[in-house]
Amino acid sequence: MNLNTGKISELSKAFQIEGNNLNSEEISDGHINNTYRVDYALNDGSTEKYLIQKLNTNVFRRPVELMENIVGVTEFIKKKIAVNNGNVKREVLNIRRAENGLPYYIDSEGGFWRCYDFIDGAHSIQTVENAENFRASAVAFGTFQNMLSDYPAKTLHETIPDFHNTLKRYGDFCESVKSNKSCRAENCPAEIEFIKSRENIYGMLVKACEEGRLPVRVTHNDTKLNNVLFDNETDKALCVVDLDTVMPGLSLYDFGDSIRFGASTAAEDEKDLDKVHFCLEYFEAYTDGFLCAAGNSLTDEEMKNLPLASIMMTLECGMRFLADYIDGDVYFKTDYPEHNLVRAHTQLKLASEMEEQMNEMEETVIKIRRKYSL
Ligand code: ADP
Ligand code: GN1
Ligand code: MG
Repeated sequence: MNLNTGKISELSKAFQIEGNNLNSEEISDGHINNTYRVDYALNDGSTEKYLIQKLNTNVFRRPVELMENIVGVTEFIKKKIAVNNGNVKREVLNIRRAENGLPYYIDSEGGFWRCYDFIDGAHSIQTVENAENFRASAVAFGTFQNMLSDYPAKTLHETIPDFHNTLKRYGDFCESVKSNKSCRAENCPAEIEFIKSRENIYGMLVKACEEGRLPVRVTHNDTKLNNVLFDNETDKALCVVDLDTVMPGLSLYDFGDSIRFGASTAAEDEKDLDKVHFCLEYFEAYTDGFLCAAGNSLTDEEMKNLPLASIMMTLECGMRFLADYIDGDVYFKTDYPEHNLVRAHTQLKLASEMEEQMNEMEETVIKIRRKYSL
């Protein structure tokens, strides 16, 4: 649903936007927030565009802290981009402050809003079109992680505690199945069994982290392809967006989450499972880009676990979609009643093909490590 004119004028005033509102359009790429592009005509005849978002406070319970993270992270990245002679207006999100100086506005109904400059002349990609643009997204996320390698991690708030704690996610999944709030568990016994039969896997990364075998870093934690903007002219990856979950995590989460979304021959919600396959060529392209950009700072243990992380993040996402289906679609936005189930199906199909191709994934990682002498 688009914004009504009353809301637009309220938000324009709140974010001190001058000019006449021309139009607005909902951007429905994401599963969480409500996102709008809002265009204005200025007196000098030019047009200005803003990206206004209503934060999902059911998902993000502490939005003020979340915005504190985003202010800190974007300012930090901006300095690095400037040092490298990059474009600070297009390569990082720019927050527009409200009239009271705060980086958000709370409306009379308690709605939590924020405003970014709209990055024009760029687009996001929903399904990988070729190995090249997937590789480019890997360089973008790898570079993003590198830029934050010396960010004071202790100052970051955990916007969603245990976000990628797969073991905890599995516990939550079992709870959903048990309480079966929407009486939908009976529609998906095979899918539930698929997830339950892999319960010995879910603690592997969490345990390695607890034992100090994997380092905690500042990570993005939601590295799906449509959270990168590509330049329309050069087709190069331009800017990493959706910074709501930037917080301490494992580099493997970022890698694995990209693979589960992008190393697929079909969309995340493709209904025809015959079209959904794990694509080793895309896995190779992403691994190449990620190790090229961030490989020097990764440990041997991290690199060895890239294939396992891909399976882990795919299973984790699959169980989250399935749990939400069983809960009655309370978390992810859905377009139709079976949407979360359809999404879960693609993730489970991808996970099982990844399991079958574990050796090939490992060989690919070894090949690329050799290429970059890592
Ligand atoms: P969600 O958390 O719901 O996924 P996002 O922050 O990812 O929301 O925003 C949704 C989409 O809006 C993104 O996938 C991207 O295509 C687009 N987008 C986000 N920020 C900007 C921006 N500043 N300029 C242009 N497009 C943007
Ligand atoms: C959500 O916000 P968006 O659409 O980029 C979700 C991710 C999931 C993803 C599945 C905060 O990402 O964790 O992996 O959907 N974000 C949150 O597509 O839960
Ligand atoms: Mg997003």
